[in-house]
Amino acid sequence: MPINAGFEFGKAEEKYQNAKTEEEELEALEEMLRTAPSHKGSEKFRGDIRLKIKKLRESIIKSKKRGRGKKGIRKEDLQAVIVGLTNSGKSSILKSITNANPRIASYGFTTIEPEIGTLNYEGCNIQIIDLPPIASENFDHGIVNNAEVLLIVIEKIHEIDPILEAIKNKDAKKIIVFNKIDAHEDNTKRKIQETLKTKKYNFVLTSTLTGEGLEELKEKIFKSFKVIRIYTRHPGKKEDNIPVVMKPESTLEQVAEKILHGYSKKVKYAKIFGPSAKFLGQKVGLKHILKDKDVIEFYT
Ligand SMILES: Nc1nc2c(ncn2[C@@H]2O[C@H](COP(=O)(O)OP(=O)(O)OP(=O)(O)O)[C@@H](O)[C@H]2O)c(=O)[nH]1
Ligand SMILES: [Mg+2]
Repeated sequence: MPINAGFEFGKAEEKYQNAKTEEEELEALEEMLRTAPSHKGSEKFRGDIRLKIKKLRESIIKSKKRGRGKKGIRKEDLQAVIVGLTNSGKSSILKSITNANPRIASYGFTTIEPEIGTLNYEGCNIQIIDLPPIASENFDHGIVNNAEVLLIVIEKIHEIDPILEAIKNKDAKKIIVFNKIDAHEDNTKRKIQETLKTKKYNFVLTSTLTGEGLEELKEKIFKSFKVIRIYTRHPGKKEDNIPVVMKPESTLEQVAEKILHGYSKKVKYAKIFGPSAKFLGQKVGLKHILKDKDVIEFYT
């Protein structure tokens, strides 16, 4: 090898040689590209790696298409979908706010199939889906059309209009996530903020490098769903930490049906501790309309 390779690079190369699947190969090549020294003499070498990555990725995409078809995604009650142009930091956002560990890289078209993560916020599990970039042949319009909430990740304001045109889901709530804000001076940042405000977008400025705006983003995602959280408990015990998530104005009967399935018919009444109760432990019937953060005890 003509270049001065470092330790990390050596490890990546070893990984490449030992790779058993195309996916492993791809991962190793990406690491090689990341750790290869960048000076004039290594340009051709890096170009070769890039070409290998490109070919490998095409091959993986092809075999996915031939194979089992799309990865099945079970839609959770609360689901937000990330869209945007390539390299805007969509996968980095997914990684920063959920438990997912997607592939992230500095060149384009890294994500080739939907990546799923779970954001836990105020006791609710919110499913977040990161998609390949809009221009990719693997971009999934179906998932976007079914989304209730879209996170539109951008690096420049002029990206917004073409993205909105491409996605065509008029009903979804949209949050503009202006990412890589760490790359801007305070002055520019203020201007970006002003422009987005004037255009009346629901927006947040983020950096997955510094963590700026990520908490605000989580809160905005949570608030964009119209839901109430109902906590159940067994008589005399502490309530469950994980709430049942329901549409506003849901009744006791609907909650019972959701968590007890066939057994809900056995429920005769409940005691309520929380915002919809006139007093702690009020006894209510199945038609009672619940409010956010109610705690209920079922009685059969
Ligand atoms: N400076 C800076 N770089 C970021 C930030 N977020 C992501 N990046 C970098 O941007 C590049 C692209 O990140 P990804 O998360 O892979 O972008 P993506 O939108 O998922 O890209 P595709 O899957 O190819 O569409 C990587 O080099 C990241 O390290 C950020 O907040 N600030
Ligand atoms: Mg990605």
